[in-house]
Amino acid sequence: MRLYLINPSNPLVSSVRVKESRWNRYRVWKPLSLMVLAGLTPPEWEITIVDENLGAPDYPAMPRPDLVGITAFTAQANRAYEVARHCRRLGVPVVMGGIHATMCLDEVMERVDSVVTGEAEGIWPQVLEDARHGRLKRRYDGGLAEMDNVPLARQDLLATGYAFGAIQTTRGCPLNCSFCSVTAFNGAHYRQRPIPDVVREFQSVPEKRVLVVDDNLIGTRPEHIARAKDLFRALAQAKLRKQWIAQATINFADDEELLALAAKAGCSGVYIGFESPAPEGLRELGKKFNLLKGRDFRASVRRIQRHGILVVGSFIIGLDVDEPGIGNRIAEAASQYGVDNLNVLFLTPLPGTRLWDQMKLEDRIALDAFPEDWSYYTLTFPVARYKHLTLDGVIEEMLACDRNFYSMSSILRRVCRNLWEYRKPLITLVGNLTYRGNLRVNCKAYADFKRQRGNRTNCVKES
Ligand code: B12
Ligand code: SF4
Repeated sequence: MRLYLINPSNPLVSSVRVKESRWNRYRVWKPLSLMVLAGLTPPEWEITIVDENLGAPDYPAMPRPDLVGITAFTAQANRAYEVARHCRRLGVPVVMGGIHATMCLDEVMERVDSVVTGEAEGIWPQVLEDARHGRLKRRYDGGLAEMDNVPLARQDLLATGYAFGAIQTTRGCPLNCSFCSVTAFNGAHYRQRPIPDVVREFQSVPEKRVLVVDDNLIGTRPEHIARAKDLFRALAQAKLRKQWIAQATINFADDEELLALAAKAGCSGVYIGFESPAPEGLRELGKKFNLLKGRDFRASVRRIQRHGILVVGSFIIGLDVDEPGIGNRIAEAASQYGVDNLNVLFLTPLPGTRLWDQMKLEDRIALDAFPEDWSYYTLTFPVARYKHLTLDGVIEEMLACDRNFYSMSSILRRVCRNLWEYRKPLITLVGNLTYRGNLRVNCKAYADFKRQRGNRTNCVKES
């Protein structure tokens, strides 16, 4: 039995535009969901993982499979349907799963043979068994998996040449920020994989650099932090000689022992969601963690960096509290906090989030010709109507922010500071140049966007 597992590409995602900016090759990541599915697949299936981010293959030239499984985030849905249409035309049954299939079940059911909602661990073997006997059901639900049922991801099935490997150690988040799909999809309960499984999987990752995809590697409660410390101790003890980057909340900075253990275990960078420079913005997003009284972001960032760990700060533009000037305000806040890299995204109502419900109610979802418009739900296009910013205004704010933070003089200042502090000047330089290189790419993308979709994104209230 032959199984193709497909990760559809979205040409609008800058990370796959390697041709337009060669630095983007550092941002093509392994599709972990498919490696996990492969790990759950019994040996009688011959598996091929197709990652279209590396280039779409010539499907007709490939041997005909018995089953196709497609994964998709919302931004990939449109291409997922194209691939599904092509396969079904050839008479090959198509199963789709992942976050978009879970959040937009009816839409997906119309376009594939079978949909798997939720996490796959508890249900995928059943789906395959049914497919083998030609009795696929229209819908399966995997619910939330037990973390000791998460198999070793099949790291061996993907081509080499990725800049980063991928691994997951926890799922779920209790914080339920308004714009984020994680609590709705993976649940509020923070679930942790057994540490020996994580160590074994780390050992199987061929790449020297690894992305730990957890939404919050250290969790929120003392017992989560204790587990993170145990994990770091185990990773250090295993002498993996790998460097990894992860996502965490700013409370990562609050525990010196945690930082020291993370660095010893190979942590070289952390992605932190600051989201807004304004406390009212944080309140609007429900990002309670960043509102801790007396929190000094600059000191927190410094504490992390002192352990040789780079900090990437993430912010969102287009909040109801954001007024003209927000772009420069974000850039200045990020510089003041001292982050090594800045990633700013447009506020985007993703299906299944609290923000989606609110914007729908207020008729502020501007790009709603689905499924075609999903391609713009990359968080890098303004798909909603923003309260105090017009379409041109919100784009200008984004560009002002990037031009400010990624000016050549600012980049040099950051790189020199890293050099001075014996940190990682080269990585900072590559990271900063990647974003800077995308400025030109983004300008063109915004111009195309305005030409194709601009008439539908008028603001709610003129600034
Ligand atoms: C790592 C990651 C990335 C990596 C992607 C790596 C990759 N190629 O997979 C990078 C950094 C590139 C990335 C980019 C983006 N991401 Co992202 N990302 C994540 C993150 C943190 C982890 C995903 C992951 O690997 N999980 C581990 C695997 C094992 O879990 P899983 O994917 O859910 O798969 C399980 C089930 O869903 C199911 N399943 C999945 N696929 C299939 C298929 C079949 C056939 C079946 C049966 C089951 C099944 O089974 C799996 C095992 O249980 C998630 C948050 C999260 N917790 O999911 C956000 C998340 C998926 N990303 C999100 C977004 C918005 C994006 C971007 C659009 C924007 C951005 N700038 O970040 C881009 C789009 C990329 C694109 N190609 O279109 C949103 C998606 C929301 C949505 N509705 O789509 C999430 C949920 C974060 C959030 N804050 O809401 N992302
Ligand atoms: S943004 Fe981060 S902290 Fe907030 S709900 Fe999502 S994963 Fe949790």
